[in-house]
Amino acid sequence: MLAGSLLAWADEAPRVQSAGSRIVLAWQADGQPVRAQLLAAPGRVIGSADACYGDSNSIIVVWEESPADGSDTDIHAQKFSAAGTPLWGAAGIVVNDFRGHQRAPRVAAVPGGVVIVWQSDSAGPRNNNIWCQHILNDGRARWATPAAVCTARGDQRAPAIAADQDMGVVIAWEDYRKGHADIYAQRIDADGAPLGSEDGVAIEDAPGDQRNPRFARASHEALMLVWDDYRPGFSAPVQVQSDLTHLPVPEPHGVLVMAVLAAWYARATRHGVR
Ligand SMILES: [Ca+2]
Repeated sequence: MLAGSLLAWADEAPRVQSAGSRIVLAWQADGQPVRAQLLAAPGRVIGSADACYGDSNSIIVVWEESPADGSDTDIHAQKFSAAGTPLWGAAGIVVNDFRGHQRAPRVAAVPGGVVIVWQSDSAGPRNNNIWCQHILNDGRARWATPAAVCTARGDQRAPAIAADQDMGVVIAWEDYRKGHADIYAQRIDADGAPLGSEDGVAIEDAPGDQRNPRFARASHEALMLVWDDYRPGFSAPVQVQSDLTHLPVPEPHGVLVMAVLAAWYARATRHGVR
């Protein structure tokens, strides 16, 4: 097992519970359970959080944090060793504290560190955009500034992220540029450059809302994107799944093409019932 490698997704994901003033973490290191706790500074509130495995059985946790009045929300991160010791200083690092609200952070391990993605309303209300940053194993930002994933008009929110097989990441999100919720995605290379068309490609923009994208691994090779689809004609949202393993693939001539959505299928399921 190559700890911290792209194989890390094969492990059960670290468990993250965030509740107001603290985050409780539980994960496996060398088959042993590890627990750690992260406390908000006095007067600070912790919101949504996510975690992934890092190198040497560490975990990297990311969270949104704000003052008690919620006037400004920023993205923070911390790394814990396999012994549960914080490694990026006592308070962790600030990933992004630009103006406005940075929210809904998600993290994926990549060679040398992690890529953290979030939504930001720094461009104005109802204009959340998607940004990401590569944080190295030692806690330093790899890119001089965060990389823009999507800055299209309207809201882009609720990003999901997964490592691709080429040192980069695939990011998907809810996109409201056409008024209702659609699913868009973009591939970002190891230098923070988008490999797809500007502001991403539409994965599904059918009538009605498509929401809550999240990644799953169908096999070692296939990277599946799943979302909840509220299109007209369905009595309940269905889960739709699409293979994004090769999204988008640079062709030899430099032309970017969408992956063939060969594995596209829909499976009717009652919302919230497994
Ligand atoms: Ca902020």
